[in-house]
Amino acid sequence: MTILFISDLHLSPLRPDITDCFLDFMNTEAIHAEKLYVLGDLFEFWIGDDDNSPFNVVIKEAFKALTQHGVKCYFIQGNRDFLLNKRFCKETGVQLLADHTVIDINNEKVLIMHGDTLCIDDIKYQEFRAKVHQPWLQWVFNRIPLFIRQRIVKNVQDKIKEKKQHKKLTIMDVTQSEVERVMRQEGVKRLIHGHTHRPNVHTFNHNSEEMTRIVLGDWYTQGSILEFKNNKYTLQNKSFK
Ligand code: LP5
Ligand code: MN
Repeated sequence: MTILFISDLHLSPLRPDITDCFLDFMNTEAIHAEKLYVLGDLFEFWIGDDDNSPFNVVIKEAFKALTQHGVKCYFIQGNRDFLLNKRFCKETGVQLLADHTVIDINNEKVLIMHGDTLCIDDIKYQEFRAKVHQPWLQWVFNRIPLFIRQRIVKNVQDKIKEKKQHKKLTIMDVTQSEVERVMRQEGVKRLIHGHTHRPNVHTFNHNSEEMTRIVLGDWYTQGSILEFKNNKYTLQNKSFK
């Protein structure tokens, strides 16, 4: 049984090297897996399920081919593709999961998420997140013509980019007490997430129990995959061609 996890690809037409690596991953590794979990930020930004740009169609076709081949695909929204929704899933056969989802892997309960909700010291981001996750605002936003939505996103991104440069790196990492709180609340000893772009396997003790937090890597300079096979988790890299 092989289960694969990826996140933080930030796919965009501006990075054909990442796209090629991703499509190769779908055709060579993912096609032989039982399940593929995408833990958010698959796209640099997802403007809405009605954006049928040629680029988006290529990516959707890749997922459709995978699910039609029998590989189960799951998606958790990231902070860059929180507008990816039911229509994308209907078109591709991908199943949308809740922000925090507990899955069963080999009889172990494992919590999976994008990871942005763990960064609670990043107060400005959490306020921003709460705003853009309001259902009424998303409802209104989805009804604005596509080209205007693109302009709004560009404007907000430019505004935010500048602010992010002044943030401390520690603020943009997870808060350990929040990790422990959420893992305790969900009754798990293993957590898998992305977002921070700091691939690693952290083990720590909490209430005399050993806990593990696996962090997925980004796809900025190479592909990054977590594989569960033969009862073992391995973080792997995939070079760009
Ligand atoms: O992804 P990464 O690592 O670069 O940065 C994230 C956080 N940034 C974001 C922003 C998105 O990448 C880009 C969002 C464009 C949004 C378009 C809005 C469309 C409206 C939709 C309405 C339904 O997620 C970054 C974190 C970092 O992770 C690490 O955790 O720090 O957060 C920020 O930089 C956010 C700033 O701190 C807060 C900025 C407030 C700006 C307010 C603009 C008003 C927007 C109002 C929207 C209606
Ligand atoms: Mn992210």
